[in-house]
Amino acid sequence: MKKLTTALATGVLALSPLVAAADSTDPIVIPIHNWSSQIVMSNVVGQMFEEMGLNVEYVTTDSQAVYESVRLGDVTLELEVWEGAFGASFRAALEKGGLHDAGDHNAVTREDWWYPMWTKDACPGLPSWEALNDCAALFATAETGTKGRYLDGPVDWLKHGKERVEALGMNFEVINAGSAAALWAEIGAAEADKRPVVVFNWTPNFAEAVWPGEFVEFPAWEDGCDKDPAKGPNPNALYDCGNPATGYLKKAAWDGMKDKWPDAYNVLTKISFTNPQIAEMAKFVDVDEMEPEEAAAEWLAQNEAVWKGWLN
Ligand code: TMO
Repeated sequence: MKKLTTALATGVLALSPLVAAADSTDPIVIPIHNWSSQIVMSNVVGQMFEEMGLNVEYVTTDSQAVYESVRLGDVTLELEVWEGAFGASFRAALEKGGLHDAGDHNAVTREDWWYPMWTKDACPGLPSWEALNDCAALFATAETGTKGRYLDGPVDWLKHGKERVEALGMNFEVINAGSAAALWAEIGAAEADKRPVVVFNWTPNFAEAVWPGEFVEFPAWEDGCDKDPAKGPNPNALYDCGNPATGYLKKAAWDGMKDKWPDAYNVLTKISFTNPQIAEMAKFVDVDEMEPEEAAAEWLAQNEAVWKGWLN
């Protein structure tokens, strides 16, 4: 760890005088949430800013409320705006004003109901949601009675699983996991005897390299499916669509950032991570069990060619 940090600092020092001359010495406030790629990416970018001679402060925040905090300038930026989970909160804050879209990552994202491939052996009509529903009894547990169990993400990811089950008339009960780790534990526990299981998951993530699997295909997302009952197959309900199958991953910034930290802002607009890069950030923590700061230092050490260009 010490060696990595030293190597990193040595490699970057020569660039430091070129950047950050005009930026405030106040800390850039970077929010941390409850999934690994976001935590590691936040540390990666925070360490880049520190190498530019800037000050950084990390705050752990709710992943929906953060958009209001960025809008008000209490938090400076957000590095992972996932369309499926946070599009609605991001759009609401944009409309109120005070934050803006600081550009897309290269990554294409999807967040939705997902199953490890052995589940399909028991329910061969998958990935159709109707086939899943016909197989609901396979997913029943003592907790859910005759209904199938769907383990959704933690509540702050606001997946609207319960609303979707109701809107589509599904025979499933939605249980919210307390943490991302509980999702991985659920898949891991089912793996030994290849028990069918359906949980919330997303890509890019480490999970795709560990457990081959597929997303359930719901009625395709239409813009407004969360606001206009007419969208989606049920004319009387919201959330009767899947999440976007090719969603964006954006960066968001407080409007005041470009004046207060112009060099850091310029770097932020250039930052663009790919699916494999983000999956690897998650893997360092969820598979290799590194601490997030250590994972970030390791990622920076292995990818100098990627990020040094953003500092110039
Ligand atoms: C917000 N997330 C990537 C966990 O779906």
